[in-house]
Amino acid sequence: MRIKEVQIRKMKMTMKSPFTTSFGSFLDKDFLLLEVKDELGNTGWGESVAFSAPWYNEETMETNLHMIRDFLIPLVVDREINHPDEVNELFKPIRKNNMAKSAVEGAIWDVYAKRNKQTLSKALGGTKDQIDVGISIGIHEKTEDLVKTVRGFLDEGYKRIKVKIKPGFDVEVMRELRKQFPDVPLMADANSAYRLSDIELLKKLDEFDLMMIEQPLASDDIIDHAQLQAELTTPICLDESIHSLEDTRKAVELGSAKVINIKIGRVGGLTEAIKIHDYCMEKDIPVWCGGMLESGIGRAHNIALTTLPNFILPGDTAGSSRYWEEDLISPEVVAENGVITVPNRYGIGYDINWDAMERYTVDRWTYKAE
Ligand code: OSB
Ligand code: MG
Repeated sequence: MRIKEVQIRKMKMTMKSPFTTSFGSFLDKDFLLLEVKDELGNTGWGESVAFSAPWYNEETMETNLHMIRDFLIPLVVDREINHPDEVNELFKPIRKNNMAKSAVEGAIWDVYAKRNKQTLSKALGGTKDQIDVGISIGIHEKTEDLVKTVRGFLDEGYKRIKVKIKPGFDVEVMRELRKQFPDVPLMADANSAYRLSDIELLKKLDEFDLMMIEQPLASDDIIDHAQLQAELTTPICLDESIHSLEDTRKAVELGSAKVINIKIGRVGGLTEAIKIHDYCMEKDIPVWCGGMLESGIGRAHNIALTTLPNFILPGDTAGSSRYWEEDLISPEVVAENGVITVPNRYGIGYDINWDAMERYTVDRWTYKAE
């Protein structure tokens, strides 16, 4: 297979409602999409999950644009690529910039699956035709509003509730949620808002029988997390700290986490995500697929990945309508009673909603093989 053309689109979308984490609030979503074309005219799509500011990690939409244009596209255009795993190898000399790498690699996985007349799920080694999904809910100033929001999503059927916490919005919020929803699978995501010195406060969360607490400590830490996990009964799940199979191995060996959140962008693409999945399966560490408030393109990649067998816990890949008035794909992603049916068409399995695609595109660049 040869990639003959790559188009980058800068997108601007607005979410239905603001989403607040311990590190900031999102309403407008600026991001990049990639469309690659092979020598036979097949096309594949990828999404960069980098945000416009470096809050979640060090990457941004603009650093991704720079990396993709100046370093990554030249490595793949007009080169003979037999399998997308080779892209992971081709990108190795470039350090980090995982979300930029993942956008390119994801588009190549999609085109690879299409030319082989396979679903992306099948190409990745997926085995499920339906996936269970949960929902991630941002910080609400008033706990009574949060309770209402949670109830609404439970009524829609989502299989587990994740809420964001930060200092001042933690123990009492979780106490109230547990009181209102005694049997619901419930978890909390701190997005690195605490330090090991907060251990007494974090131990209080053990009372609420949470499925896990996600990334309580620093975004680059696995040492303090191991110490914290030794003191907590609630399993720790790592998100921000995991960028590769190697990071996963070290965290598991140290005992820093009992669950891993796999985000395709954060780990540099689907090939690395599968390696992490396989390693965790061997070590009896359950994984789930995280989300980055993606459009339907990134969402479709998340769905395909989640069909692998060790994605045992419901992920954050909610339906399109949770985020967008109108998504970029057709049909949109629908979560019915907390279950998404995996599409059976080739590649990512969804068509482009071209009308929405053009409307939300604010800039574009095309690179062609000579
Ligand atoms: O930590 O998982 C996270 C959103 C933005 C940045 C980081 C995170 C999140 C979410 C929402 O939790 C996931 C989603 O619904 O896509
Ligand atoms: Mg998280």
